[in-house]
Amino acid sequence: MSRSDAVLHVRGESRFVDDLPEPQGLLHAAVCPSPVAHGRLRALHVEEAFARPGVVAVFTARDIPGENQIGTVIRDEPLLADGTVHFVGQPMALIVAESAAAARAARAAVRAEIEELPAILDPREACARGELIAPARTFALGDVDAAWQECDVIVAGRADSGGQEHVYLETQSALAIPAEHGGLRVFSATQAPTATQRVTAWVLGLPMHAVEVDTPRLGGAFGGKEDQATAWAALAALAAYRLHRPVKLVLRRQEDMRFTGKRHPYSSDFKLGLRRDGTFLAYEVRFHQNAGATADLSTAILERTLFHTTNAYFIPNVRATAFSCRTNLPPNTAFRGFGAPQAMFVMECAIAKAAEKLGVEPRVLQEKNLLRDGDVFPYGQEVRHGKARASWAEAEKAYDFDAWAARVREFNAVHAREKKGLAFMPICFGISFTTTFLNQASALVHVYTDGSVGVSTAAVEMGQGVNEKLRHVAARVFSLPLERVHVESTNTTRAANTSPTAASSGADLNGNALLLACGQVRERLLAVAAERLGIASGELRLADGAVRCGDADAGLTWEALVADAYLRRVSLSAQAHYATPGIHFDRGKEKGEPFAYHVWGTAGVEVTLDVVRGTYVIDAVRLVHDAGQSLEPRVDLGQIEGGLVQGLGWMTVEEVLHSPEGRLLTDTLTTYKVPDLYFAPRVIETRLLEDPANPRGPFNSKAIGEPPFLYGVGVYFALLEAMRAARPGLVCELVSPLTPERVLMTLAGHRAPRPIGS
Ligand code: LUZ
Ligand code: MOS
Repeated sequence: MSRSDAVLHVRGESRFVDDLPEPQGLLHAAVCPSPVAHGRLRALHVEEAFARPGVVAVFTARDIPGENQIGTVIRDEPLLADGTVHFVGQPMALIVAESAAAARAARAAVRAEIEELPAILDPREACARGELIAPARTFALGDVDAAWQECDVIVAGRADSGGQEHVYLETQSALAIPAEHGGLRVFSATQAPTATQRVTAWVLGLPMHAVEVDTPRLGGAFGGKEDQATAWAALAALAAYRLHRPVKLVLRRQEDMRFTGKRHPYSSDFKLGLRRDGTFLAYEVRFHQNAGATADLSTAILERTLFHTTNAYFIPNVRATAFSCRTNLPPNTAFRGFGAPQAMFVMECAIAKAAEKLGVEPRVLQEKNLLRDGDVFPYGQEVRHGKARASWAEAEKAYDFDAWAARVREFNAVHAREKKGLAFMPICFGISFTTTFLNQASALVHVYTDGSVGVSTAAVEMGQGVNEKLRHVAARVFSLPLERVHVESTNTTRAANTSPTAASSGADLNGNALLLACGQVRERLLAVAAERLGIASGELRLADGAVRCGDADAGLTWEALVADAYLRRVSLSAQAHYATPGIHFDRGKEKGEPFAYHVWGTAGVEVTLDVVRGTYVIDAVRLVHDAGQSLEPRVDLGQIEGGLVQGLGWMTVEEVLHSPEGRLLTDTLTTYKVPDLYFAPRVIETRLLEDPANPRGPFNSKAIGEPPFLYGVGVYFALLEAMRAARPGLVCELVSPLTPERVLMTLAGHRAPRPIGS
């Protein structure tokens, strides 16, 4: 692997928050969670817990010096329960002790008097009762009501997709250390150091300058630390502030799974109308998002669902309505794809149903309706430099869809106990935070007098390789070997007022800011070189660690130039800010140009189903992906394969289950099945679409983090095909994940129960 962290990871030398050297006097905290999904918190008796061995303090809502509030989009989320509890696992009290074991042991001594109230787990039920996080939103294009008359074929149905646990390897962690002047230094495993700083300042009633947040790196996040790392940092900070001692709070796996939100389950109704020739004419959809107990990022996620309603297809008449439904589950949150996979699943369900009715393969309808340049999305943005058709054509050429489908048919003709299925999955993902103001970043670069380079940006390294891409950017501007560039931790004193590293935009936004900062230093250095060499600076450039004039070596090395600039008292540091140009969105009209660009691609997914057992293997995924001019193809390949497998898992084996009382049943890695090496496709073939330039990405690169997740949705439809090959005419409920159990029950003609809370 080319990532600089890989060697440290393999040797176990990488320092995550829990690996930092422990400061003297360190205390440990544990959270005391609500045992019920909904209730009035009459009283919380903590005296007995306080008396337990090793316990130093127990904090409740009353001990918060500032605001008991951590909601950033909508201020509806208390840090510690006050008056009511809304979900099983909601923090009610914080126990601080000399050891983590002592803090956890004392939890049993906390006594909560709770008057239980009825809990709602189902989003449709919440919707029917008017329990919405925010008013419903509707995106519309054309005239759907009039278009139904022109349709030759109309299909309608319901599609449900389940939650997903993030399973970042590093659980939620924070270490807070009291600093001078009553401030704090907080090490937090967060995708959003600024949000963590801001919320901690609210909670403690401090100015933001009194709270420094430092994020060395994360052991994975996937969206689970975009908003939900904040609470643990604020809790550790609360204890450190009150006790004047360092405090660490690290969730154990089971706590993490119980206390934190997941991908939003969606329950949706769709109606798709087509002409006999397969042209899509009208699409109507209603999304019920299971938001959980508080807003968190649900409204932004709902918005991205609406943006991705029609996936990579053109439909002239669309009406999409979306409800964010409040239920008594932990607040669901950002997860790779951020609402888009949920939308695409429904679209593909509609296509599968229409294909069945028309008696054609779904791929015929998919290909026919792919977006072309000049088409408009329901939100008003026009398709430019679209790659839906190019990626489909490239995949068709590379992988010969007809021959592939023929091989599957031939297999099925001679096998009774096993059946294969094949499905194709075109994808389209909009790049930019849909909340326009978040599309900004900053970078700080120092060239040291020995010519080595230190870089700070707002980007958080979470295993996705953003630091490696940033090194490439700085190394390319200065024309230095990668080893000369070091990327520092992400720290609010070096990069202020930053957006989370999210929305696949970390490398774009921070890379562009870094490009600007490094460019400033380069121009200053070239001016020094020009003066020293007596040549116009416009004729000079940096190449391979030296100054060149045209193709000739100017006889001045990078190191000599840097040393000279210092002696001439020229600044070797620069700070720059980048804001994506041109994007805007009007939430009154629900129209605008919210995305800098889109990422496209096409995948084929082949599965083999064991008809007797309901088990399956994923034989192959072959895809063509639009990566722009990749900054680091090996990093992008890692993201494509990782995202793909995560998407495959969401559709198949990863099932989040709750008891009727709202308690998470799948709260360990023995009951929650995560994709492993045996699950992964036997073959993953990836091609990058050749040479699509992208001026919005640094050096024409494109965002990579989330889009490949969407290829995974294809496996659901490959499995449907295999099931229908086994039982022609089989009617399947459109419920994911399509676990082996669900497959087996469906094949046997049973109705598999819908998971509670989906
Ligand atoms: N976070 C966010 C995201 O705040 N806004 C977004 O549009 C987004 N998209 C993807 C992932 N995280
Ligand atoms: Mo995200 S789902 O934190 O990009």
